[in-house]
Amino acid sequence: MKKILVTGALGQIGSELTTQLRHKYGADSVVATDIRQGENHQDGPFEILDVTDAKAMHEIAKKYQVDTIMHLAALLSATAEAKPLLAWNLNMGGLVNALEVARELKCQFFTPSSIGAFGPTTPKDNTPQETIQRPVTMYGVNKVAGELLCDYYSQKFGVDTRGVRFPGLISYVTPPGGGTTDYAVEIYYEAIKNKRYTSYIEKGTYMDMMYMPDALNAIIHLMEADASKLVHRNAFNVTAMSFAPEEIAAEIKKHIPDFEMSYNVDPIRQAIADSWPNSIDATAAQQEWGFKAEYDVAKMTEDMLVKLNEKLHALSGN
Ligand code: AKB
Repeated sequence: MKKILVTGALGQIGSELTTQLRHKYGADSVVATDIRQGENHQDGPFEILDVTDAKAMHEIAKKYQVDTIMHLAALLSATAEAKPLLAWNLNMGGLVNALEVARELKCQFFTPSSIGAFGPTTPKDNTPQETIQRPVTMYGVNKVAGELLCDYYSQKFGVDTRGVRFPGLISYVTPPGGGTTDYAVEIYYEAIKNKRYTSYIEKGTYMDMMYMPDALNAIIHLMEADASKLVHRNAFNVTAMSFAPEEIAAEIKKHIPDFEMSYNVDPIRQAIADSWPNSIDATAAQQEWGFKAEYDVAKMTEDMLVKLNEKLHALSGN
């Protein structure tokens, strides 16, 4: 990875990944792109890019002579369910455009899949790497099609495509938007600000999660992995923890004893969560490229509360 193009660089993963890549490979080596102008990433090249515009993507990649594409621009599950046609056009159109640029310019390629690529008929516990994938959401349809498309570009055109199935990602830097697992980020903000949180996900609903530093390390680790050791290449299951809302609440209560949690379940996001696994098996990622997560729910909560407190204090000027 000498020159990297990142799409969706102002999004939840993109914001932190761009910073980390610039730190590791040099600010000029990472071309950040997003559909909107933001305040971040002014320390290196930034371009406005609508990923559905194939020509613009090609021109930017060519202008900077990139050799790696990290394609992150996408709608998350709840937004995709509310706007299925937009999700199809953006998630699939953007992906095929990015893969075409990778094919034409011979770039290495990364894009994330998700636990959303599984469905209600998938085994729910310790979900295997290879198993039934019949998702019932537009996001899931996009993710399964995306996994297959990446495999196709690898087999047919020799593009070095790589990817992981991310669980819900938790971070204090950039909030997610439109996901089903977003509650696990919102809860920290509300715990600090108001000492209470109303969960839209029902008690007892388990989903896989991961703290952002582990997610960023996983991406870089996989991209740097020896290709000859990769059997799967795309869509590796990765996870760090699995918990239900009451368990993360109990963890927060250890630090903020008067924190209170209540429930007002959103049927749409609950139905999506119910169709996803309780916990997935990451053995293939561990064996093929040494994936390892450092943060469990206790360690993550400790770090999240400290860092988020600092951030919210800095923002309020106190
Ligand atoms: C979402 O909730 O849509 C995402 C995901 C698990 O892919 N965080």
